[in-house]
Amino acid sequence: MTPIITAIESSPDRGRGLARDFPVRWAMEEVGQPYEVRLVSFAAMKQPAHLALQPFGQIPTYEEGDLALFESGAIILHIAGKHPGLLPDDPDGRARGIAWMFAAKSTVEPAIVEREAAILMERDKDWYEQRLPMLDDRVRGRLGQLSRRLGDSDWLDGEYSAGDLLMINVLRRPAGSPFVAEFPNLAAYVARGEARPAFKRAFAAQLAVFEGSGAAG
Ligand code: GTB
Repeated sequence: MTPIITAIESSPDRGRGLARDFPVRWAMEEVGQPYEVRLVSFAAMKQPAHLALQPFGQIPTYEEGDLALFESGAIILHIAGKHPGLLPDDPDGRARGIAWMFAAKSTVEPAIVEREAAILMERDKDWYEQRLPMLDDRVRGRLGQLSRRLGDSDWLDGEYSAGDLLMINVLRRPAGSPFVAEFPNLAAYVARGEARPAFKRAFAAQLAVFEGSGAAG
């Protein structure tokens, strides 16, 4: 059966592929599997039917027969476990790919999200101007560490993996983009991800929703 994912029916990112259904779409495209999309409104996300799938009232969710999953990272790990193309076959390489997935979501993303939240919600606070440079330094520090590790490699650990997919997705967030540009190897890494045919297909699919021409993957 074809898995169904949820996405926001009117995404605030205006089709830029920044909402969290995007990495799931990208993963499905990488493994060459079809998927369907159910669009939900912000109001519907807080209703019992959606909360039964996603206890925090968010997208994405992933339904496949009797299995219902939430959390984009967990969904992508599931997809990578079912289909070749997102994690290496050898157990050690696989474990390292998974470590990079966690690094993207729990080490790099939080610094960027914290800066994003401050810009969105704390601009009017009298301490905002003092706090922002500290948040900038945190993002810059994490990206500097990532840049040093990536060096002149194409991907984080040998072949492209779900770790790269999630890391590139994190680096595309607007609150991190100015700092990514300070590290040419990271900017090239993001561009390499965006050049992948699977990325382009996923991007076109979510843009079509924003432009009102379709929900199917
Ligand atoms: N940890 C969860 C996961 O990875 O699946 C986080 C999911 C999440 O944050 N989902 C957001 C949501 O449902 C949509 S993507 N929010 C509703 C709510 O929490 O009530 C968030 C998003 C949208 C747009 C941009 N943007 O424009 O840059 C960035 C992120």
